[in-house]
Amino acid sequence: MVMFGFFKEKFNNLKEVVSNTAQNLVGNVVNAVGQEEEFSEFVLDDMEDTLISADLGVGYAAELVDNLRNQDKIKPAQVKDYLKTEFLKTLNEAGSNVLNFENGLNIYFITGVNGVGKTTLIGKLAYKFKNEGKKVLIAAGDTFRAAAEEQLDIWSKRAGADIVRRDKADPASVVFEAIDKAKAEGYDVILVDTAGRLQNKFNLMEELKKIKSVIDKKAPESLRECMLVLDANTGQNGLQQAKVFSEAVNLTSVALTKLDGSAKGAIVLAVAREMKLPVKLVGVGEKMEDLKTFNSDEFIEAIFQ
Ligand SMILES: Nc1nc2c(ncn2[C@@H]2O[C@H](COP(=O)(O)OP(=O)(O)OP(=O)(O)O)[C@@H](O)[C@H]2O)c(=O)[nH]1
Ligand SMILES: [Mg+2]
Repeated sequence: MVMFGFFKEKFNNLKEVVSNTAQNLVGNVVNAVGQEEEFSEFVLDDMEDTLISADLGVGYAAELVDNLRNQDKIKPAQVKDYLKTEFLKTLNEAGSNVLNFENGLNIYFITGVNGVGKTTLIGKLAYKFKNEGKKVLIAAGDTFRAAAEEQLDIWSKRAGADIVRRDKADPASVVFEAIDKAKAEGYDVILVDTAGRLQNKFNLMEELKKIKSVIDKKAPESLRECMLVLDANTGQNGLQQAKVFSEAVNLTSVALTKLDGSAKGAIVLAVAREMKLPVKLVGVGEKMEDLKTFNSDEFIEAIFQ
């Protein structure tokens, strides 16, 4: 069946994409613990260190290890099943992985620190929505960085999407204009690009709040996702970023980029546990097609291959 073939191909690719994460997070724990008879303090310490060095986060690693202390139902030989169950629970508790979409206008507000892959993600998303037959408008809300608008212009042409850009204008006014245009011309999607760096973090957060308040005023019913883009290689720093952005703009989900080759994919689990934010999209390369929708079951199967 065609559908099955597609699924299978995607699944094999995901296994490759997360193979370094799988080794770090699962392989190393099983190697360190699996042969032991009991969960002695020595074994538990070793397990905790291994989980922390896989970028799972200190709190989460401690919790997973504490559950194994003073119990005798789970033996070291079952550590793989134990982690699999716990990880899946964490991901499920963070919410649905399905990208929100409804009939009418859908606005995706894309945020994140500089260089994580926001603009590339917008190019990929524009391409995905265009392939689904949607009418797509990109709002060039990064008017700070030199060449940012040109970069977005190239992506919009590649994807066959339209763009609203106003050289060096106030980003909030660009988004204001994009919403007017989208409503007047019946667009299905607006993708809002934003700056990753301004003069300082305070200014960046103020600017993001201002853009968000334009959406909240003009089209509150259309804001479908307030998404944080995280680079998979930043590991635990990503968590700190998530907290700062979450306070400013009330995030709904995460896109994890550069998962290709990364050994730090455990950040998916750390963000799910600490922030209760689901990962919805994954970037696996620099090309327009290198975007995957994230699925918790598939991810868990791939890292526990
Ligand atoms: N390998 C890989 N590279 C990626 C991925 N996504 C983005 N990149 C690369 O990361 C670099 C930065 O991407 P941008 O999209 O410009 O990042 P940005 O967040 O918009 O950066 P600023 O506009 O400076 O804040 C580029 O060289 C991209 O090609 C990915 O999923 N995998
Ligand atoms: Mg950018």
